[in-house]
Amino acid sequence: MPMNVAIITLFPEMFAAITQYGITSRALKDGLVNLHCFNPRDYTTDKHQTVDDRPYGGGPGMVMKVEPLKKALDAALNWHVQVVTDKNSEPPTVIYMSPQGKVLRHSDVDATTVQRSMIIIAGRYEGIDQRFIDNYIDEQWSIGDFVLSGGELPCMVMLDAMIRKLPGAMGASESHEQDSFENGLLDCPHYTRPVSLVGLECIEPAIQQNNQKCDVPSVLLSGNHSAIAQWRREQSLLATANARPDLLDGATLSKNDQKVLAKK
Ligand code: 9D3
Repeated sequence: MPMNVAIITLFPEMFAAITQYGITSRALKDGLVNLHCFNPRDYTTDKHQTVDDRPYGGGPGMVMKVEPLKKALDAALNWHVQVVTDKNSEPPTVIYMSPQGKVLRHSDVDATTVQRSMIIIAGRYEGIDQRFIDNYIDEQWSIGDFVLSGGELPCMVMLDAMIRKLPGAMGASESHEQDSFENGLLDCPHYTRPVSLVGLECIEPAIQQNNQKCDVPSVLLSGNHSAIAQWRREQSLLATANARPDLLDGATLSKNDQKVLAKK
């Protein structure tokens, strides 16, 4: 059974960003995930296909109306009944992408991916009528403390993070077992050919004179796999201590890890 996700959005075309490109596109093609968009505008009955209205109490901006959202939600629930063949499965989790939601972390992605059936609402304008949230929404998620223009990009961000974790979504060469955050730390630096930037026409002389920034660290060329693993772990720890010291509190650190961090 694929992961079944219904999306409620005024801009279904935006979702081409995940349906047409890369790992997420392939996962769809391979039937690991089933996406379907429902546009509240299609469920309006007035001539102007009104989906928003002015806020009670006044103030700037517009609010998404309950009725078109509820009709889109009913259509999404019906779609789930059609596509989910196992009649014993849980009803879909109804998720609202919202600046008022809990900030999504990788551990939340793991937990959410297990719910194989979801309806995700991407809002526009100032948001949706609170009564729709109170009556129909199970979970609210934000992707961080910055202001965007709508919930579609956050929805795609969350879906991308979930879809690439589905069994079979990634080949062996794209394995996510070593992903940054999977072990609670930031990733180590990566290098590929050539082994030196010296003599390359496209690289400035000033950079060519700095061996430190010109050569691949020799340990990576040593063939000594335990030394390489140790170097990578050390680099991960140092990068994390430098950019995200908050992550070290949640990470499992060995005696050796603590020694690395103590002497920096
Ligand atoms: C003036 C108050 N603003 C709320 C913080 C208004 C407002 C800003 C942005 C209302 C809606 C939006 C649109 N953003 C989202 O729908 C959204 C979002 C985001 O802006 N940042 C991080 N995560 C998310 S999830 C959905």
